[in-house]
Amino acid sequence: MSEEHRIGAVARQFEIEGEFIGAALYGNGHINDSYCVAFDRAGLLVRYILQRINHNVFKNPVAVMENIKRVTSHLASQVSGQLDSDRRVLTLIPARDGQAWHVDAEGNHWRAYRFIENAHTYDAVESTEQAFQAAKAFGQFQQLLASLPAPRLRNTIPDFHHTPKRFRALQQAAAADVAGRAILAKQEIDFAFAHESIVSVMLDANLPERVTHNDTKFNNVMLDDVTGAAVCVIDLDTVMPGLAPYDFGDMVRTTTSPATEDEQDLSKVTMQFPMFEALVRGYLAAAGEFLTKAEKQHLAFSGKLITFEIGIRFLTDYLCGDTYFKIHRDGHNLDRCRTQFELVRSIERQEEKMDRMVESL
Ligand code: ADP
Ligand code: GN1
Ligand code: MG
Repeated sequence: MSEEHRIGAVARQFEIEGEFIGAALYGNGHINDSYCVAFDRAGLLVRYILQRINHNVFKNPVAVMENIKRVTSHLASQVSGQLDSDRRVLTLIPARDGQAWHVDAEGNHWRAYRFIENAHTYDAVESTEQAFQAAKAFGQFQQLLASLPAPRLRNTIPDFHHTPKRFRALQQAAAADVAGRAILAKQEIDFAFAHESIVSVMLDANLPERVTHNDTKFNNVMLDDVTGAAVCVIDLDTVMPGLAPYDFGDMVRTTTSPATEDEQDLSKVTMQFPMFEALVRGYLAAAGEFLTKAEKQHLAFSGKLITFEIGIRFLTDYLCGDTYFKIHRDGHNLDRCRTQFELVRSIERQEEKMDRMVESL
């Protein structure tokens, strides 16, 4: 059986009517495998997103799916009756056995979502309006989930944004040097170690726990093809208890530089102030009501911290021999790390101005 037909067979395990037409790998995620699958339903082309959960990263895929079920139903109830409500929230297609997921013969967990049509994700930001839209969508996402009924969501990856632990993992990886690459990453290791003083700042600030997305990359929000407005926040595997500024920080990391995350020409990597300003305005338009003063005070800093954190995660993975993030070329994780650290430098040069901008609102 071809890979495409194998995917078709998985798709048929879900409540999907019609004839299977085809399947293709989709998107640029670093963790899961996503496929776009197409069905013919009485002459109508209907598409779905089918995803295989990476169980090396998500050790408890059932907990991930239980979180996603609760989160998507809550969001759906919150936007119900509003314009375009069926595109504003991811909709899980149940498996034929009634579960929200399917387990294949190899033990892989799969899920299927309705395809959100006439909208796209972007790997690099193109305008301040896009930045504003993305930040407002992630702010609304937090705001809508503030009323999620108990119990607390499961921690799908423990200590996901525990920057001090990420730092210790880097120290260990550099010391062990299992892939013999530390010599090739000396400058990056030195840069990382010189930043130790920032790693605990956010956790030491006693900020309130909230339901957060935790992976607010610009390419995790879909923008409408016609209006450019944010339609839907996607990639819900890491929605769990967390700190709001970490979500804002990942927007700064992924939505202020004109370059993609793995750009090799570092002269293209820069924190564009107007993009930051648009992010702050968009985020506060939705989250301004519930954020505390202390959370607001950490918004500019969060950009530096999360960019540093993801940078050291790429570096750690490079030193460990590329076992976590998908790579598409030799040295890919080191390139990604360099891009993050260049962005940290750019943020550092503008940090005071960024703080003043947030304070002025
Ligand atoms: P990953 O965790 O691997 O990043 P995502 O859930 O972000 O996976 O999905 C990968 C890509 O697939 C997204 O960037 C987006 O372009 C597309 N995608 C995901 N869900 C949908 C959906 N329901 N409708 C349309 N496109 C989607
Ligand atoms: C991964 O799945 P994806 O590509 O949206 C990672 C994030 C990183 C991001 C860096 C579960 O996100 O934490 O910030 O790559 N997801 C996980 O691009 O580790
Ligand atoms: Mg994604």
